[in-house]
Amino acid sequence: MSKPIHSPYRLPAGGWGSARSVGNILRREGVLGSAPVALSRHNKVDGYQCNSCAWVKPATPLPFEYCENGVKAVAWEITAHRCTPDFFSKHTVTELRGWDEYALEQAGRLTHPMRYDAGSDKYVPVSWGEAVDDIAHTLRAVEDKKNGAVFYSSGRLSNEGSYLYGLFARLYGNNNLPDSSNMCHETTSVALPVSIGQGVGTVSLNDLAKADCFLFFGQNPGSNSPRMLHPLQEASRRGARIITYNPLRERGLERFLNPQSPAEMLSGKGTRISSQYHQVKAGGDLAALAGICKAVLATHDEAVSAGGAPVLDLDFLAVHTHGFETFANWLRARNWDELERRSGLHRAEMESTAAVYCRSNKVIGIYGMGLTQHRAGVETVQMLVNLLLMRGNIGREGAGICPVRGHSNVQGQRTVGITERPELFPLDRIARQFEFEPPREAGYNTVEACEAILDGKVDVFFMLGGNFVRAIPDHGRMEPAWRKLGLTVNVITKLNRSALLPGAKSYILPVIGRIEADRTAAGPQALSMEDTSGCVHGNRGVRSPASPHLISEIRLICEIARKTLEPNPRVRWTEYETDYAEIRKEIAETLPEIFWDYERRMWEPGGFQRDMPVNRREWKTETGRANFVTPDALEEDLDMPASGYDVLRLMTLRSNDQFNTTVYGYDDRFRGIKNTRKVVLMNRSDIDRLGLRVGQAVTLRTVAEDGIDRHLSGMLVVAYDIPIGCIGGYYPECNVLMPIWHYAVGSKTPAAKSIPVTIHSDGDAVLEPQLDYEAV
Ligand SMILES: Nc1nc2c(c(=O)[nH]1)N[C@H]1C(S)=C(S)[C@@H](COP(=O)(O)OP(=O)(O)OC[C@H]3O[C@@H](n4cnc5c(=O)[nH]c(N)nc54)[C@H](O)[C@@H]3O)O[C@H]1N2
Ligand SMILES: Nc1nc2c(c(=O)[nH]1)N[C@H]1C(S)=C(S)[C@@H](COP(=O)(O)OP(=O)(O)OC[C@H]3O[C@@H](n4cnc5c(=O)[nH]c(N)nc54)[C@H](O)[C@@H]3O)O[C@H]1N2
Ligand SMILES: [Mo]
Repeated sequence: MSKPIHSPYRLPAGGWGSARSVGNILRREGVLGSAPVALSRHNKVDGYQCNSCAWVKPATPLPFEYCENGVKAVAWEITAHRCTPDFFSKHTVTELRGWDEYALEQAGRLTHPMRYDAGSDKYVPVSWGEAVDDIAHTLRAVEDKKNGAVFYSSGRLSNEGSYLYGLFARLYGNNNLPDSSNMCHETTSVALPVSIGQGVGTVSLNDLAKADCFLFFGQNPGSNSPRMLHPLQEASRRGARIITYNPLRERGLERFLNPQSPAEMLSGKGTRISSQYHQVKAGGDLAALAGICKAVLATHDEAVSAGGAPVLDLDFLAVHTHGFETFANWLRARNWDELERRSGLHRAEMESTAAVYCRSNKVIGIYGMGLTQHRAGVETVQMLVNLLLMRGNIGREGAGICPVRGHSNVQGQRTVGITERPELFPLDRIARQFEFEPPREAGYNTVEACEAILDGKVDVFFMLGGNFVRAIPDHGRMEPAWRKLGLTVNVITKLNRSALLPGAKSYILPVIGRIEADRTAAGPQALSMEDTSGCVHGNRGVRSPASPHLISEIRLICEIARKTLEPNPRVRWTEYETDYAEIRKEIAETLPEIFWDYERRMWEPGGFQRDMPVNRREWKTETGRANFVTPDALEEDLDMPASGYDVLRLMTLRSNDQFNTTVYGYDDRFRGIKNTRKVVLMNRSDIDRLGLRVGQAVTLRTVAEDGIDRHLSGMLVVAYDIPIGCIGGYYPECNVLMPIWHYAVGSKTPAAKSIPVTIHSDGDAVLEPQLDYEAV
């Protein structure tokens, strides 16, 4: 591989860089000729829904309603490369564990069901019938049904598949339904119901088109939801203010050049996105938001005492909210010194945001992993809602709260019953509908599932999509514990590390993807998905499946369920398996308020938006109003040692060339890093202070008092524009550093954006710079 390079990127996001990158990836996957046919159905009514992010799919799509990273995700699925039984016969599992993520997935789409053979340490072909029989038999034999089996899913799974999977787990006897959102927006699902009485965002594309101010906290649209840059570009052009809080200066939040606009491409200039950019300390948002709220309150107090108009929306506060007085008193008691110290910002910065906020009439708060993956994540999200509530910016057009969901159906999956928390799904209704007594005790979320595995309580781990072992924290502890499981089932489309850590028994069960045509005896079948704005869309695959031996996720669930469970005439697995409309009927019976007339409405342009009581200013909270939540403290991270000059706070980040644990390549174009992912982004003064040099190799070591050594060596030091005391590294490589108990209070979302670490030189041998720095 070529030598690692760091060379700052000065061009806008999008633009020619994006166009070039798309061409390269289509060529590499061998689909340059055939991809355009598939892409013409991308995010279209009666086409398929992008399998990359969950960003909103508009009613009137652009002719090319896709982005650079959407194309990468499509090319990744429709690739010409195949990972066949022949491949597995050539490599032992031990050997494959030495490959990196990129190489593993480059092997291509999995073509056959495979069983791990411990004798030869290889995966060998198995028939679907044998695999299903053995899995069902093993599941039935589990003695402790409540603890012994876990049913994980990743947020790509359709509504139909998710509903059946949840039903299967509950008929089996537990709510052990951890999913990727436990590592992601679980913080949102815990924070928002308390604040506003609904666990999903309130904002639609129409609101984005009307807002005059956007507050952007810890989300990186340039890489992770690039189609969002179109409404943001439009907003910036109409004079709306976009204010960003992010420790890093992310390119997509600075400038965007629309690669689909010939005029812009020729001019090469692009549009400025953020009008204010504040490089808050990692985890400093709670203090920063409190500071903005404090400044808004002070502006109000001054205006009123000078006889002017109130700045707060007093009618809204009186009629619709609860807890404002307590919150206001708490704000008045905060001192600016503490707010500045904790946020790493100047008071004037928070005041300048407050000034714009007070002048704006329709404000949207947008956030992502930069808020949710922190110890104080729940309070931080609630503080952003507090700020919006102060001027009535929730429940009216052009305003609201917008958590940007990650996986393309992670939100829908939760809606239709993938949750370990019994209170989030109407168990009484499925009890009546299917005449059984569902388990009422909470199941395991992701962190709890890991703890149960470490405790040896789990026998069977069923992984429906995703790459659990790579996505979770604490690899050094989890990987050996994983090997002790009795059975691991990997329902995946490409080879990943989870499958290379077999338990006593292990299967790889490859399935068709959503871009592929799903045909049953009843004819072509459709699926459905919910985007981040709560709109549900139909999905029809357009390509032939990667291999004739693949089956659908739905058929697999139905077959395993039928063989595992006692027959129940109310649960019609055979009909669900052939006609997915039958599954949608069941979903609509369980959740009629969302899914009435499901079969028709999912094909409406733009999908159908689920009912949002908040947008009628109906608050389904305990107080019947929107709640101001006053935090106990402003402490951003209880696990961070209070003193310790040399302890840095590590944020684990996504590059522009990955989708979660899937690594598309080794370049992070927007951050100017080429040919490597083993970097640590540091402020120059931290580099000097710790006696390090740019380009040298270092070891990161977690600071924790549990006696476990967690470290990662061979990381190259990159001088970067990042706040002092904070460093950045890539996920999933850095997950080995993250203790399993380091999570957000209340939601147990791993605190992946604030890991306390120290840095040590890897010694004289590697003191020579390993990385070229190209100043441009
Ligand atoms: N191409 C691509 N698209 C994706 C994904 C992908 O991996 N690749 N993943 C999908 C998934 S599952 C998800 S959840 C989303 C994730 O999308 P994002 O929510 O954007 O997640 P990250 O890239 O992890 O980090 C978000 C941003 O938070 C900033 N940040 C870190 N710490 C802090 C902090 O303390 N405060 C603030 N204010 N900012 C902070 C980082 O600098 C970064 O810009 O994207 C989805 N879309
Ligand atoms: N340190 C750190 N850790 C993190 C994060 C972080 O920011 N920092 N982010 C967290 C977040 S937000 C998330 S969402 C999780 C992601 O956790 P997961 O969702 O578990 O991981 P992915 O990498 O998205 O899963 C990729 C695998 O999914 C399989 N796959 C792809 N498409 C399909 C399909 O259509 N069907 C099936 N059955 N399988 C398919 C492929 O085999 C591929 O290898 O990671 C979390 N972990
Ligand atoms: Mo996510």
